[in-house]
Amino acid sequence: MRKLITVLAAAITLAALMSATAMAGAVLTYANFPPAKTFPCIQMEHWKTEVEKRTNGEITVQTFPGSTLLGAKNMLRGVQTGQADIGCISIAYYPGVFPAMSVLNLPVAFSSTKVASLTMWDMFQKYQPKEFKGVKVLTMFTSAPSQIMSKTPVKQLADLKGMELRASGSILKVLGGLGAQGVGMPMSQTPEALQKGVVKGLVSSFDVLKDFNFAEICRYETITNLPVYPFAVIMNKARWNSLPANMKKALDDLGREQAAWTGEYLDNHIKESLAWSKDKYQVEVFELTAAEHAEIKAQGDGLVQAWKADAAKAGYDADALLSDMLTLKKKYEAELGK
Ligand code: 3IO
Repeated sequence: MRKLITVLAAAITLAALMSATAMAGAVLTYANFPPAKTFPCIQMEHWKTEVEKRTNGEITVQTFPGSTLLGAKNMLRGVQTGQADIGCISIAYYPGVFPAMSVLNLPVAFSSTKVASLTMWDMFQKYQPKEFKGVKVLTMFTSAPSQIMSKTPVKQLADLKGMELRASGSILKVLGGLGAQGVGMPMSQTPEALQKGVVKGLVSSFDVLKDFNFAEICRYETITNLPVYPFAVIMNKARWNSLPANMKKALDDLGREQAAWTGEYLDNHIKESLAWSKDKYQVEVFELTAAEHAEIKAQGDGLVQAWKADAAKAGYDADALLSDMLTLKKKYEAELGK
C-alpha cells in the first residue's frame, strides 16, 4: 500500500512537472567556467535577460557560472553529450580542435574587443567551419588584446627571461620565443597557480585585474598587445533541433548583437578595471619600446606560419581565411572609429 502511494505520488509530481514545462516553454541550462562577475558570465546573464524578454518568457535560461555544471576542459564534451544545453568555450583551451576559428587567436593587433568579436562572428558565418557541425553556435566573442600582469616588473622584454607566465593557445608560443616560460592552463585555474607561486603572472586582458582581484598579487602590468582569446557559445544540437521555429529565430536574431554587446562591454570594462587597479593597489603600467614591439611582431610571424600549416592540414585555404579576417578587421576599424 505504502509503495503504491509512493509510486502514485511520484507519477502525479512528474505529470505536474511535465505540464508546467509545457506551459512555461523551454528551460535551457547554460554552463560557464569562470566566476560570475567575469565578462564571459556577464555576457551570459545579458543573453539570458534578452532571450527571456524576446520570447516573452517562453524560454527560461538557468545559468551555472564558476564551473558549477561544467568546467573549462569538459565544456565541449559536456554540451555535446547534453549535460548542459548550452556552454561557453574558450577556443584556446582546445588545441587543434578549432583550426579555422583559431585564426582569431593570431597576433594581428586587434585594436578593440568589439572589432575582434564582430570579425569573429562574420568569419564564422562565412566559413561555417566543419568542426562546429556537431553543435549549434549561438554567439561568438573574444577577450580584449592580451597584456602581461606579473608579480615582478617586466619593464623590458629582457625581464621575461625564464619567467613562468600563465597563458593558453598561441600566446604560449610567443612567450617561449621571447624567453619566458609559458604555462598553459584555463583561466579558472589561474588564481590558485598564482597563489601557490606556480606562475609569476599571466597574459590575458586587463578585466581580470579587477574581476579576479589579480591586481592585488600582480602589481606590474606591461602593454604587449598580444592576441585576443576567441570564445564560442555552443548549444547541444539535438536540443536545438527540438525547439520550435519561433524560439530558434529569437536565438538566431541575437547572435551578432550579442557579439557586439560583449565586445563593447569588455572594451569599457578593461578601462574601468585598470583605473580601479591603479587606485586600489597602485599598480604600475609599463610601455615597451618600438624595437621591442617589433621583436614581439617577429615572434608572431612564425606563429602565423604554424597556424597556416595547421589550417591547411585541416583542409582550409589558410591564406583566404587570414586575408578575409584582415579585411573584416579593417572594415570594422573604419566603421567603429578605431
Ligand atoms: C578570460 C577568461 C575567463 C574569464 C575572464 C577572462 N578575461 C580574459 C580571458 C581570456 C583568457 O585568458 C582565457 O583563458 O580565455
